[in-house]
Amino acid sequence: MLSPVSQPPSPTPTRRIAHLDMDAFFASVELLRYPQLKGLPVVIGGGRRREDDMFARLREAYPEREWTGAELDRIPVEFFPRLESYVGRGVATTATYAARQFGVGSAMGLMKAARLCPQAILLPVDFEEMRRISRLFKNTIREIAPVVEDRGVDEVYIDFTHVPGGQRENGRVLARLIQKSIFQATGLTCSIGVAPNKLIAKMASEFNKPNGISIVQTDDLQGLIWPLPCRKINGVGPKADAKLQGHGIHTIGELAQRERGWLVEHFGKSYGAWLHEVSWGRDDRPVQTESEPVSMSRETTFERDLHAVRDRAALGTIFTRLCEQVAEDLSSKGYAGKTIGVKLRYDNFQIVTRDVTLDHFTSDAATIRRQAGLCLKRVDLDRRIRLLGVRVGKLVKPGTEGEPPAVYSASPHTPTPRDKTRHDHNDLLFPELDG
Ligand code: DCP
Ligand code: MG
Repeated sequence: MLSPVSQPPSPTPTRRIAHLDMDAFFASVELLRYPQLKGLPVVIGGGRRREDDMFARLREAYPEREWTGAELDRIPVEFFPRLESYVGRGVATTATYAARQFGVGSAMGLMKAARLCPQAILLPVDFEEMRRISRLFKNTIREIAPVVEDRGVDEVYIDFTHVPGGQRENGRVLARLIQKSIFQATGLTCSIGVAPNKLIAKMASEFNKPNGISIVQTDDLQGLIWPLPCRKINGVGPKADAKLQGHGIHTIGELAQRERGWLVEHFGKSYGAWLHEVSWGRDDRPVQTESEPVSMSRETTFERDLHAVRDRAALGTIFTRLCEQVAEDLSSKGYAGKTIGVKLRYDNFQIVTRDVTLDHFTSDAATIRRQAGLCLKRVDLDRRIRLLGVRVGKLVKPGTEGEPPAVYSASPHTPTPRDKTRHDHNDLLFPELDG
């Protein structure tokens, strides 16, 4: 009856969070189509036209060939459009590592890029293809490690903590497997940082780019993180960085040496406290698999500014349509919300919002319309309006959050005395509200 071996209690595994970022993503996707460009400086940006020119020249030179699909890899390199003759206002979305050696990079004007590297090949972005490859590499990761947070077209966070093998060599083994699988599925390389949290993992994925893996442990903070400039913190933008520099704080280590209170005093209660935490490498945000929306909204900017009285019919129609669209969005995703609000932008660009919180959840268009209409009565409608929006917040997924089933019933709203007295003229806009 006695069990021969008593199992020691299994320790809580250390949190191992990976950040994965594809290498020169838009450019690498183009190189799959045109492998003859491998190793050459290639810049992605601008419009379709120059590539069209290339095909026109090709058809002229080789009238017997199709130059589509499988033949793309046989286009001679000299036919590709070059950056040198570029004139225009386009910007580079990215560049191959060969082009980066000349100083060309994301967000740079193409004319500047042309001065730095005139011989670079210029190709347009094929957004549809980028999205297809993006889905493909993310699905590949999910088959290996299911807890994946989507962070845009070419990056994700992955929670390795509970994945079998996720702790081996502190995550390196799993990172290698993911790199290999992505390469097999797409032909593309990526870089991965594995660390105790998202904050550090994000920095670590840049350490060994391209096609690299870097592992950062808690006690690497001083050696690997503190020497980095503050700008490497995801959340420290150019403005905050300039202000930090103004105080003589250039590196994360220098940031960590400031008192929390000093940071709060100079950068505000929440940002200051956050700066302190991140400089000490602390971050306990979970990897969120599917971002649950906080609210859903629809808004529209009018072709010309509208007036509540003079354009009453047009505004009323648009307003009803917005409410119906939000209701459709909620229903199609299975949500219901409790807070209903409106947003207006006046002709002077001032924005006002008003909302009301109900005692029940709803996704019913008529209820949203009625409550949003009451919110509108609480704003100044004498000014012309540029934009109108409707928002439903405090969302739940009925049935998954333990909400009572009565959530969809629409209870009649009793306007507060303030609704009635303050902006009675607003009834002109939504006369049916009084009915
Ligand atoms: N992108 C863009 N405009 C920018 C920056 C990026 O359109 N200003 C696009 C093109 C990039 C993709 O997003 O290929 C991913 O951005 P990254 O910052 O990850 O850059 P890359 O993947 O190109 O290069 P790296 O190897 O440095 O990650
Ligand atoms: Mg990238």
